[in-house]
Amino acid sequence: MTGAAPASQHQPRIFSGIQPSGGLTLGNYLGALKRFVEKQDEGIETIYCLVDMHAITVWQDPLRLRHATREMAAGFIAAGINPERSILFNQSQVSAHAELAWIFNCVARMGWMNRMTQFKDKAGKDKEAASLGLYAYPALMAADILVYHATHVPVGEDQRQHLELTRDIATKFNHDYETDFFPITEPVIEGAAARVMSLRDGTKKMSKSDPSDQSRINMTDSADTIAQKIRKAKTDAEPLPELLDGLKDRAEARNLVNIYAALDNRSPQEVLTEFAGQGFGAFKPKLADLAVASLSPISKRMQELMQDVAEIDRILGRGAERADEIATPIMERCFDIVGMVRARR
Ligand code: AQP
Repeated sequence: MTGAAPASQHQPRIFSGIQPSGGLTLGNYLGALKRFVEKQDEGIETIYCLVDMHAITVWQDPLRLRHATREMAAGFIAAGINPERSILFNQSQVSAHAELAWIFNCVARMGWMNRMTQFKDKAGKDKEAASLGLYAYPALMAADILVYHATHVPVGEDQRQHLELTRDIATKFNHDYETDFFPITEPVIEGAAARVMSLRDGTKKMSKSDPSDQSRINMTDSADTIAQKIRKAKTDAEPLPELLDGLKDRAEARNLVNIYAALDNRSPQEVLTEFAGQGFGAFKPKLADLAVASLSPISKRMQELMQDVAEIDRILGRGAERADEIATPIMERCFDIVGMVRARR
């Protein structure tokens, strides 16, 4: 038994994904996509996946799913993902994800899955009516990552628990099969916007499936809509404090400061230093201008890219081929380790 392999024993490789369960939000952009673009320039192989199999763990209208997948691919490219440098594809097109997910369903324990807070949040009160896929979601997510032997996964704060489960699954697999085959992946959760909150309720995260469109900024919102949503965002009557400590019990105010900081590549403290003593009447228009200046060029480019859907499908197809080249030999070795006979045809 060699025990668990630290990620450092494996070639560094970054993997992450976003569900095409709706349009990209400012939360997805700041917590994930903007950082995916930064990682692309760090000289490590980057694999980015539109996780359509995750999306169908809750009902998706087929026409909308197809549109959202292509639009999200356009959003990735418009935000700066270069499909020549990074591998960009949709999950369902690389069958190794589903194959490894099944093996991980047999490695993960019911007790571990029962502790997953995202399942509890998404299933709500009627757990009996939730899909089996929603329950098994974290095992598929572990497969997404480990089928590429990814060592680092940039995500928002909400995915921390799933990343810990990924590490648990890799550790148990390695232990049970007396191997160091799977890396123990490092979550990369960083920056002021690791958890962007709803514009209507500072205790809830901004989410693409929130029933209230006013709760989020969509990447496809017009400049007017962005400005109007920020103007109407819930805040309080106090001016902005000088120090971060002064935002401790002001969730909505903290959220807007964090969004400003992330959009402007500054720290929240630097933003406070500039705006201390000013109220939201002065701060919100500045934030709206910054958000429009950051997001409008991306949304304009997305619209242009969506004029040529065949080209988007071609990019996704090429990405799937490249992903498959990495995943297939890893999956073959995994089947061998588990004891599955390689049949001759
Ligand atoms: N509000 C957020 N703040 C920071 N990061 C966020 N992410 C999502 N929301 C925020 C990050 O975006 C990546 C992709 O997330 P996902 O689409 O796979 O699933 P999610 O986290 O469940 O996102 P949503 O928008 O809430 O989707 P729905 O509504 O379909 O469930 C992840 O890295 C996530 O951390």
